[in-house]
Amino acid sequence: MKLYSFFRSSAAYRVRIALNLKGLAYEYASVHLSRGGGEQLRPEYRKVNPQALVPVLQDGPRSLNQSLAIIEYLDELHPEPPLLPSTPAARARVRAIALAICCDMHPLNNLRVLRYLVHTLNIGEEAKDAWYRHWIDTGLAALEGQLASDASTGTFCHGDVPTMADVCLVPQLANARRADIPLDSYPTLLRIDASCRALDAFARAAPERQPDAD
Ligand SMILES: N[C@@H](CCC(=O)N[C@@H](CS)C(=O)NCC(=O)O)C(=O)O
Repeated sequence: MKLYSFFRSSAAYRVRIALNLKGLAYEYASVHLSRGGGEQLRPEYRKVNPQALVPVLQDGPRSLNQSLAIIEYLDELHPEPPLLPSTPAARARVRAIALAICCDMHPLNNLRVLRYLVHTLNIGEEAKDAWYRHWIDTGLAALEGQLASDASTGTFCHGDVPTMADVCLVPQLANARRADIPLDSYPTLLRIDASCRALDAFARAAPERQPDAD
């Protein structure tokens, strides 16, 4: 398998964690999102992913995009260890946490959105940073409330084994730290994040451990 990735991409980070949890080897293909105006925008990469986003996973003849779709594909083909729990209600809970991050938080602060705010709408760096912090805080506060008050939360987001929810949470917190956003108000998220990052599969997927890290 070949993963088109960028060390700082949190969407690619999710897939790296999932691949590691499954014990699957892969070739790392770096797509630098800022060098030369962004390698993701080049015609040759648009042939790999017309959305011009990472990650993409190539598995033999198949080329897959969208991190959650890739993670569920891996989970179906390689069921051990499972990244989704066994009951419909528990699976819905895990997917809801993952979607709250991947659909309601991450896209608002994606590189192309931030570039549009600054370069097309001319909102200025300070306002852009306020936008970034606002959507991180809004999302994390809701997740903290949800996870802290639910008995299904355990060592990890759902129970005592990592799931797709944790695979999404850790990269989102890494983004928040990179933007120097204070995280003290989210003790449950920080506790889960620490439990995850103590695992080798999460640690090896971290941005600073990737071959294209600078
Ligand atoms: N929903 C997509 C999001 C992918 C995405 O937004 N990737 C970002 C990096 S985290 C990207 O490639 N950004 C390039 C850009 O904004 O130009 C997924 O989960 O795979």
